Amino acid sequence: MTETPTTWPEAASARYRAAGHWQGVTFGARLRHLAAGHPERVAVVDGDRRWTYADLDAEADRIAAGLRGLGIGRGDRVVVQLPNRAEFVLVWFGLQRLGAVPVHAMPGHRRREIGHLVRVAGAVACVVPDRHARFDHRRLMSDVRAEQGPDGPLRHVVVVGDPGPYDDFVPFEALRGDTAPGTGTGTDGADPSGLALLLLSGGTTGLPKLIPRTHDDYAYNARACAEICALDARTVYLAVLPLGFNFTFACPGVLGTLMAGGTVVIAPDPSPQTAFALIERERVTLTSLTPPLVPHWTAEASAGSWDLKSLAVVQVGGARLPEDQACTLGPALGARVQQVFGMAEGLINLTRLDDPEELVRTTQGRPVSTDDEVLVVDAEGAPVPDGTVGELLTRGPYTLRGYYGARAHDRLAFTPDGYYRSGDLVRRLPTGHLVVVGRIKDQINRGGEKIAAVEVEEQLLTHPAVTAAALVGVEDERWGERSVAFVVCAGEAPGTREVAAHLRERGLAAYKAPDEIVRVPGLPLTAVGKVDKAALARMSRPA
Ligand code: J2J
Repeated sequence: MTETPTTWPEAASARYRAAGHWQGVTFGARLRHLAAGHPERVAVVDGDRRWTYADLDAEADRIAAGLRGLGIGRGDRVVVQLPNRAEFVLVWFGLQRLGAVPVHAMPGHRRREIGHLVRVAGAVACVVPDRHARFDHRRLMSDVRAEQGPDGPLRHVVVVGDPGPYDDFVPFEALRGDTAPGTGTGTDGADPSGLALLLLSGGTTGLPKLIPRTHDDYAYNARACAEICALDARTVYLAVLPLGFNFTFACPGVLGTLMAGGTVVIAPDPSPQTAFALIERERVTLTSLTPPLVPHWTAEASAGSWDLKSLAVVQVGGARLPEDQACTLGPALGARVQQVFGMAEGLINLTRLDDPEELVRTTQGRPVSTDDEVLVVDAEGAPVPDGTVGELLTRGPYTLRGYYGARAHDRLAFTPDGYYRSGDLVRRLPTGHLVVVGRIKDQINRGGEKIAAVEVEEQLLTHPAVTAAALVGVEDERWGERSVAFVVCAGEAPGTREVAAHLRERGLAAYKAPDEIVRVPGLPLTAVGKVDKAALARMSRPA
């Protein structure tokens, strides 16, 4: 077991409970309650498959029983790496019904990321698809297990689909086999103020950190967003981005929609053609995008003959949305745009549905809770006046107070009075709206996908030709930022394809491979002897 993460001080917890933010209900119990209230309403749609709330509840019981049969129990961590299919939601609630803890992985994660997640979370099981996007996840799991050795925490691999030649992998279908539905108690025995799930941080260090989220705080996160987006039983949410992404799952996303009694429709891919067909068919009212999708959606909506009338709100977040795109997206879709500036660590900012157009186009929203505390500070940690750029610090009813099993890192990532140092540079307007202008963390935001520079640099150094490396983000029309690796080489410099193959070989997710390699005779240094990344970024022209 890892050490328990630092949590909210008792006085703050009491305040959040008294305010009604924290309701003392686990997700397992919540689903039972929703199913009792409106059993026949449709909760989840995936292609031709539909689950009512009663179905989802019964499914959670079955999966919980199957997992229990494997010896998995309350508090156990289970890595869930599933693509956008209903099984993600079914497994998630099955784990909650058991009081076990899903660890959200992304479909693109590979041996290095999954192995790391398993180790840090101490995960006893992983749930994966057989194949997805021409990649065999069973082989990945076989490698992860071999790397862990017999003493590793991982005991089970559950495969949605065909387990293939791996005799000891458990088929998902067998897991949810012959248990009588409704026999579970629905009271998972878990502590509502305890760990409900683990999210992966974007990372600024060599090894990404895990973010502990409790039932109380995560449900509040989803509910606060749902209230601002005016969700109700008529809401139909289209999940376009990966379900494991905090944005898609809880801002308000899947959880906010289910808690409001609405319907979640799952898009298997984020193309506008796939999404628009689903919007037409299912009368979708709300969806969420990252900025790189926006031009494609705008173009297809303008060119195609789709009926998108049901769509009321389209959220965009994860990276900065260019103002001109914010202007054209809404009219093209016939929907209201909402900017979302969020983080898996907690704080979510939304523009409001009745905000003036100007604020919707030019800001990234304001905090969803009146109890979110936001400080904008200078390099010395002193608050700056509104309108001045500074680092965003925050604490509140759904922002973590410490990472999972990372005490040493916590001392850097939090102030002594519990504020999370976001590493984002923002400007606050008198209305409380925030404008994200940059960041001081050593991270590249490639269209919403976060890349920790150090993690990639460490791996670049394992290439035999590379003697020094620095990864920087450079302005890019398509991605907002692209990743450029500046390398010092002994012999000939490797090209982007060779480097991508090398990193893939090392087990790194493909999106972390540099978009461009630039050979330099040496890395420029700052006065204090650190690599001068600002100087490197200036050397690279925007594409
Ligand atoms: C600029 N930068 C942004 C925005 C996030 C909702 C939406 C996004 C995330 C997310 C999320 C940005 N403009 N609109 O979890 O629930 C950058 C900031 C931030 C980091 C967090 C959600 N929206 N960012 O992106 O944990 O740098 O969460 O600190 O992946 O993304 O990344 P992540």
